[in-house]
Amino acid sequence: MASQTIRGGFFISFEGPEGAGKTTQIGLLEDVLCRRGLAVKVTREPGGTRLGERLRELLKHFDGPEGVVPEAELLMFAASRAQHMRLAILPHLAAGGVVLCDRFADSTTVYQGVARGLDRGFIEALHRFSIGGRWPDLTFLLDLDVDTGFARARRRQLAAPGPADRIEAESRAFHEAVRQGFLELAQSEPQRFRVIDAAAPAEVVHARILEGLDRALG
Ligand code: Z5A
Repeated sequence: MASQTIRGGFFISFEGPEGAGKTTQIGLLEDVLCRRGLAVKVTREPGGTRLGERLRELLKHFDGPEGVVPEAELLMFAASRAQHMRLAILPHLAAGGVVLCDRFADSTTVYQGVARGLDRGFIEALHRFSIGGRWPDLTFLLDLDVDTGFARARRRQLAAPGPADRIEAESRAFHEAVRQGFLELAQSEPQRFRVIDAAAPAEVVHARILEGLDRALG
């Protein structure tokens, strides 16, 4: 039962390339914050609402010869985010809770802007429209080299086979551009980002995240 609130809430996003360990780390942090008496909402993008989860399914698994053109892909991510922001994230923050979000707008900047090469000015305007000005208070970038990320994803696929994923299946060069794009974005916004070496064992990554969070919360 939550007994602590934070005025205006606290919004934390987790970003990084494929297989960086975001989901694992969000689970570990959720346990700690719940034990501290905070109301924690774990959510993800694309997704987090019924509409968002339907869009997620299409964004990840839409197949057939028609494919998804990059412009449509960008707008679907933005549509999922607009719904997610207004129906899930903002209400939880307004109630004084903590939101832990697995990917957010930085993923659009990097995947659709840097790696797909869509217009960055347009993407920034779209962020203003879909987010309405409430960016995360803190963003953990879990940085991992592409080969280690691929190997982790392969192991996970062998352990629990699932359908092919459109974006995961992009080339090595695409995923390399994603990694570099995240690092450059983090460098351009050092106040909000904490870059964590995600190649370390999960408990070590968790300890670094807690340290970063406690420092940010003062
Ligand atoms: N996307 C986009 O293009 N534009 C956008 O605006 C948004 C998203 C919001 C969503 O896919 C896709 O959408 C994503 C970006 C794109 N595509 N890609 N690529 P998703 O949500 O299904 O997948 P993901 O976000 O890329 O995450 P992931 O691959 O599921 O990985 P993860 O959550 O970062 O990692 P994990 O599941 O915690 O761990 C992966 C495996 O590694 C697992 O077996 C763990 O047990 C293991 N693991 C975790 N940590 C460690 C450590 N420290 N050591 C060793 N092994 C570990």
